[in-house]
Amino acid sequence: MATEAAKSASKRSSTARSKKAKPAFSKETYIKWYKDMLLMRKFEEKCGQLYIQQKFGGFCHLYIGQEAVLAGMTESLKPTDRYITAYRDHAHPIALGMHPKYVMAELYGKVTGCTKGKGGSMHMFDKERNLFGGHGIVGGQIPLGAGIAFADKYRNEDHVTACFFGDGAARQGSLWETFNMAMTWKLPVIYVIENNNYAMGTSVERTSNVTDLKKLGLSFEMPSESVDGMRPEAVAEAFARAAERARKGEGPTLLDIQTYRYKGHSMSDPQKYRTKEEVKEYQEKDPIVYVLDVIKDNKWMSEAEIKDVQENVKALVEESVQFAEESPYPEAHEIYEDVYMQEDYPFVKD
Ligand SMILES: Cc1ncc(C[n+]2csc(CCOP(=O)(O)OP(=O)(O)O)c2C)c(N)n1
Ligand SMILES: [Mg+2]
Repeated sequence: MATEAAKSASKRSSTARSKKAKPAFSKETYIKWYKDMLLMRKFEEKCGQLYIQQKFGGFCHLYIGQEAVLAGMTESLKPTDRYITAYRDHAHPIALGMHPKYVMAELYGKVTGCTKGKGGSMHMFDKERNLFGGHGIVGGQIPLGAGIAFADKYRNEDHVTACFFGDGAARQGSLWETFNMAMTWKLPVIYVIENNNYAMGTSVERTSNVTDLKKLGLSFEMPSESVDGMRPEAVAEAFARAAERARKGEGPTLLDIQTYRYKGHSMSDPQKYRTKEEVKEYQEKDPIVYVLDVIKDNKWMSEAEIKDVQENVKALVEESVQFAEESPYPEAHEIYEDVYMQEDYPFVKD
């Protein structure tokens, strides 16, 4: 079983970078990618440590390894666009520009968290940056993403919705109804499979006869492509094509972004479904190491400047932990706030 998955891992391997190749994006972009991805990575490593120390409980799904997906995406979409994702969601608000201390406080269940301590790890929201969650029901955000895009189309707004979900979620029945509707109405939505090859312990090969996930869009004639998710350039280019199509009124795109999570599904995963060699194979294509290599090869930053970035990231993560530690828990009355209630519902009793 693991051998099958390992075989497929080598099939999805990223293109090796020729040392001499001219970088496809600007110096500023590569430096931003390095800073952003390093922050996501270090923040998540700290989350893993804090979880083991029982500083917070509940679920904790780490994003380590998948950072190039968000780095590439932010290059090509706008802050006014809309975003919705699953439960592996700590890095999404950070990539969109939220200070990580609000994510950390949310993990701690503190009132200063981005969901006032009521959502926890799987339910990060950010109204200001149009992040519509954080969803724990596998695939639940697929129809919701169409709904957000429908609202924008209905109001003649020029926004695009990026709807992220996993390779496992791609097998949910609601995807079929949603894709049909989204294509019929040409909704401005980008469906993004963060394809890390596993749904908990189940590899893509074990979930269906169809293992090339871009094919899921084809029966709706939805433009669909596979993308190298270990390289932010490939992700940025794919998002730019999809966003242009959506803004022109041509409707949705499906991106099968082939990425990898280095850690287990959640914090209690013995990872018997894959080999150490397979994990190593992906780590050798690590997007953060790769981007730093491009920066060094082009002499865009000195050693001192690189160290500065690393120190800043470390300080931001420490500040986030301190903020979460020192923040109060919500008060008891908060449980009745931010809850939807229909006052005239016939069965509500005093
Ligand atoms: C409707 C539903 N079914 C099952 C689960 C249990 N579950 C949680 S995560 C998960 C795997 C999903 O994998 P994938 O969509 O590939 O996302 P990844 O964890 O790889 O990011 C499952 C089956 C759930 N949360 N919701
Ligand atoms: Mg997956």
